[in-house]
Amino acid sequence: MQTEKEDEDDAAPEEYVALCDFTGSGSDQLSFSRADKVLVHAKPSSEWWWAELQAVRGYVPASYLHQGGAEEEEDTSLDDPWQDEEYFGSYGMLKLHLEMLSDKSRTEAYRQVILSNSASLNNKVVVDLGCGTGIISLFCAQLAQPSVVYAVEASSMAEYTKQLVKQNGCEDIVTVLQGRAEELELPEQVDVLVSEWMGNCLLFEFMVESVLSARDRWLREGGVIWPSSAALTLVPCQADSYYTEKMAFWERLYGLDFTPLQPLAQQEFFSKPKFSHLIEPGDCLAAPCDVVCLNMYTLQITDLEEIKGQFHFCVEKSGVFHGFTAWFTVHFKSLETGGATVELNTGPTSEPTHWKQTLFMLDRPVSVYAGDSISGTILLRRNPTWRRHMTVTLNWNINNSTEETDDCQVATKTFPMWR
Ligand code: GJV
Repeated sequence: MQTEKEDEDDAAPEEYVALCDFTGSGSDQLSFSRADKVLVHAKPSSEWWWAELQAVRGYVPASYLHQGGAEEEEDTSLDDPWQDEEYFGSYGMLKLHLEMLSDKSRTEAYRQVILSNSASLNNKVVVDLGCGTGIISLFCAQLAQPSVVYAVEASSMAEYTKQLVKQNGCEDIVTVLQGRAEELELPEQVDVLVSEWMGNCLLFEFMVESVLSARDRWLREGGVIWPSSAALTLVPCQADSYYTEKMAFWERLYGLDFTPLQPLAQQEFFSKPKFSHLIEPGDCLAAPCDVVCLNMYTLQITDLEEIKGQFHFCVEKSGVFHGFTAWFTVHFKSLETGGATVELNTGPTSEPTHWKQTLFMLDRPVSVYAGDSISGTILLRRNPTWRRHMTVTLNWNINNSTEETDDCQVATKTFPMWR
C-alpha cells in the first residue's frame, strides 16, 4: 500500500496540524494526537488524505487537520463552525418539515405529551425551541390553556409559522419569535421548555446544545424540560443484505474476480455509519443495551465533547456479526405527580420513524455463536471544529464461549459523522 502511493509525491508535501486525536482503523489509516504535525502527500478525496507522520504513511481524515501558520487566513470555511447558513437554510424549505410532520410516531408523541398534561399546562409559560412550522406550539394552544407559548425558530420558516398561528386562531397564545435561541431574550422565565432536537444517533446536529443553553437562561427553578431524558441504545446485528449489496457484490462479476475493489468498497461504504437503516428485530444478535443516558436537567454543554458508554452483550443466536445498530429513546416526564411518562422510541420494535436507525459496519463480518459475549465501549466525540458533527468510536471484544477455542478478538473502529 505504502509503496504504491510513493509515485504521488511529485509535489512537495504540505504540513498540517492535527486539531484533535484520531485513532486510525485498519492498517492503512494513521493515528495521531492533537497538535501533531502531519505531512500531506496527496489528497485523493476531499475526506481522506494520504499523509505521513514519523516516517509512517497512511490515510488521515482531512477534517481533523488544519494548515497552521500564515495560510490560515485563506480558510474561510472555518468561519462558521456551526454551518448555520446551510443548516437554517435547509429548515427554511419544506422538505425536512414534510419529513418530520409525516413522521406519525414523532409528532403523535409530542401531541400525547401535551394532551396528557393538558390540565397541568393551564396558565403555564411554555417555550418551544426550534418550533419549525409550529406544530408543538399549536398542539399546546389547541389542547391546553397555557398563558403563552413562545415559539422560537431561527429559519425563515418562522414567517410562515406566524401565518399558521393566525390561520388557526392561536395568535392569543402563541408568539412566534424569529431568531437563533442563543441570540434571543424572552420577556419572562418559562415553566416548560419543549423541543424536538434529536438527530441521527441522538446527538448529530448538536441542537441539544441550544436546548441546554436555553434551559440555563430561560427555565425557572423547578420548571420542566420535554424530553426530560434521552438514551442511546446499541445492539450487535446482522446486516446481510447491506453487506451483500455493497461488499459481496465485488466477489465475482460476469465471471471475473473483482475482489481488488473490496478495500475501496470498505472505505467508501463502511467507513461512515449508514443513516436511515431499518433493522429487522430478527437481525439483532443479542438483547439491546442502553449505552448512554442523558438527564436533560443535569447535562452540561461541556459534557457533550466526549460521551462514553459501555456495553456487554450475550449473543442469543448464532449468526454473522456485521456491525452495530444504534437508535435512541426519549422520555417526557409528567407534570402531574404519578402521571404517566410518554416515550418516543426509535428502535426496531417500535413503529419506524424518520430517524430510522444508524448502522455501523465492521470492516469484516465475524461469525458468532449463541453464548458468546461481545463487550466494549462507545465514545461519541464531538468534532472540535465542526460543531454539528462527531465521530463514534467503537471498541469491542468477542469472547468465544466454546472451551476448545478460548480466543478473544479485540477490535476498534472510528466512524466520522460526517466530519
Ligand atoms: N434557535 C432557533 N431555532 C433552531 C435552533 C436554534 N438554536 N436550532 C435549531 N432550530 N430534531 N434535529 C430550528 C431549525 O431551524 C428547525 O426548524 C428546527 O429547529 C429543528 C427541528 C428538528 N431537528 C432535529
